[in-house]
Amino acid sequence: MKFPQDFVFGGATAAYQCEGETRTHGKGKVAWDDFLAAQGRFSGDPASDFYHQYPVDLDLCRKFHIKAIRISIAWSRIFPEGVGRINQEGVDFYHRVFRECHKNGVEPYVTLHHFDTPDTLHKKGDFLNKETVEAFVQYAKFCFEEYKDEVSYWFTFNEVWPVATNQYIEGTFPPGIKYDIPKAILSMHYMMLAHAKAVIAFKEGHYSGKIGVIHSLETKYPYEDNDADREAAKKEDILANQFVLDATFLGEYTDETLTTIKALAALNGGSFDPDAKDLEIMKKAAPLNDYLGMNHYQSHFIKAYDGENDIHHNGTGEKGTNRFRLKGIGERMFKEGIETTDWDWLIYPQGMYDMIMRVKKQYPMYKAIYITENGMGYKDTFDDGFIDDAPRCDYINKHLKALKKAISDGANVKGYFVWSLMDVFSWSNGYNKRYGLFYADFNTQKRYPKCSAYYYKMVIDNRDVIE
Ligand code: BGP
Repeated sequence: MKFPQDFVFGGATAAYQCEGETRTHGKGKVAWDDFLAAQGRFSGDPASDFYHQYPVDLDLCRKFHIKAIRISIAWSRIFPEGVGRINQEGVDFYHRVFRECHKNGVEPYVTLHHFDTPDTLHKKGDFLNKETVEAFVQYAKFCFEEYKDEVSYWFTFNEVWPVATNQYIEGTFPPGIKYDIPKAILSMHYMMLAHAKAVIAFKEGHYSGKIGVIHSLETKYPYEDNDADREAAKKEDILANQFVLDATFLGEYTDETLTTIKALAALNGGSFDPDAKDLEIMKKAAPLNDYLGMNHYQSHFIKAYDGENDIHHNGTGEKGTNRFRLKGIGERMFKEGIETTDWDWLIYPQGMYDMIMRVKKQYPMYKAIYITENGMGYKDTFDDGFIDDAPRCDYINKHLKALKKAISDGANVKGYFVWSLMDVFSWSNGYNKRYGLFYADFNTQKRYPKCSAYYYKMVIDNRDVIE
């Protein structure tokens, strides 16, 4: 079996990670601007200067036969204060980008929210505040109408669980709060409500395109084959995966999901009582999703854990420094025989296969899946324009093999996007954690194809992996 002719091979980006020009051209502030400045490690400028380099990047897509790109719109480039006043310069910028995409035969797959709520709304609680839900829906409606002739593939949110956990449990995203599980739960629920409202607005607007949401779905396995570890893996799965999958496909939470979520909220001094009216809206939207975007990088092996919360994020690439232990849930373990990246992400393609098949089985109403991100963070070496990133080629090849197997076992997967198209800025790791098919020299902003770009072109041309 080869990948079908209509299978989409793309490259992924996100506004804040590639555009640069974070405080110019009328763009409103996002929480990241101050958060990163306070950390003093790195900033979202210049990133990969996509704001100016997009013709170069799209020309590279064309040359390397990459026919799709994931782009996100920076909400605060369009609504600098989140709502109300429109910044025409920002609106025009995305028209130029989309036109350039089509000129190069590259289909844009557009995300409305990729970690960058405008600061005005973020300050008021971000998605813990229903005001943000309403503001997001207005922003989404504006984009559907404004770009209806240029965009056919929409995603509301990028990664609902990572937003919640990184903002309120790991503390690596602004506002940098740690171990507040009730806040994480509520923010996921309100993001899913905002997603539902945007999907309904899209369908009621009778736009010809398609719409869905992107979840980061990391497969959770028990560390050892015993009841305690099985329960730990199950709990982490419910919190990180099943909660948002239920919300997406069922528009409500199953008893199993609710029991665990309520117990976790209570254990952490909170509660979770979703409003019945909100659930009605989510239920109405659930069958309207055209596809699921699945970001998949790694899996976790979980051991039962009863100690205190203890998380250390490896944001420097010092292998072996990561710790993730959550009270009453579990501890993520390294596992003998399973390789990791320098940032301690477990390389386990079987996890991608298992997650796709799980969605197919547990949510048979899903219509299609796109792998919207997969790729390997790596400390690339630049040798006079030559970048040998063999481990990345190997990583992508292994995951594409797993994907092929899922397709041949009946899963409807329509496309795959490498994270990232070119090197971009990494939120909590900065500029030395590179993912691109194209090397970005962040000083000159010149691009250089890595070995993986040539490898990917071969896959696209052959519509097959290296066996
Ligand atoms: C996903 C995000 C991307 C990207 C990627 C790699 O969660 O959607 O924006 O950053 O992960 O993550 P990192 O940059 O932390 O290595």
